[in-house]
Amino acid sequence: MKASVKTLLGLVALCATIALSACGSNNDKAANSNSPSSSAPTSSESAPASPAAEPKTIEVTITASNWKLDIDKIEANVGDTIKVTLENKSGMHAIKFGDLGVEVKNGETKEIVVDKAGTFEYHCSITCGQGHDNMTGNLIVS
Ligand SMILES: [Cu+2]
Repeated sequence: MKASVKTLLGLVALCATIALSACGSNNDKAANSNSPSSSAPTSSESAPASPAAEPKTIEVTITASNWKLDIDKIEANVGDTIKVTLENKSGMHAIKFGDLGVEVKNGETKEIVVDKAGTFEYHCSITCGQGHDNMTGNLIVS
């Protein structure tokens, strides 16, 4: 009884191995035959503002110092998630995306998803000194 169960299990294992390897080689063939057709480059330039474009996540770390934001331009597409992190190198600064109602404080990361195209200004939201007004940038969503 026990012996025959073991044999059965062995057969099952053997069949599974064969099935897996056969399956694996089939997948290889399928992938190979698919790649020429699927690799046709669908140009992103030819489809501006296409809602079908896959949203992506953009991570941006802005370093603020007296009195400068090291990144003054962020570009994204509608629907992208923009993760903004602020690191203060000198002085006390925060970043406010006024039109979007988002403020990022030192050491924080905030996620922004913009559902419409446009240029959204951001600026330092802490009155930090004589160069405070220079601490601006634009999030450009297209
Ligand atoms: Cu400031």
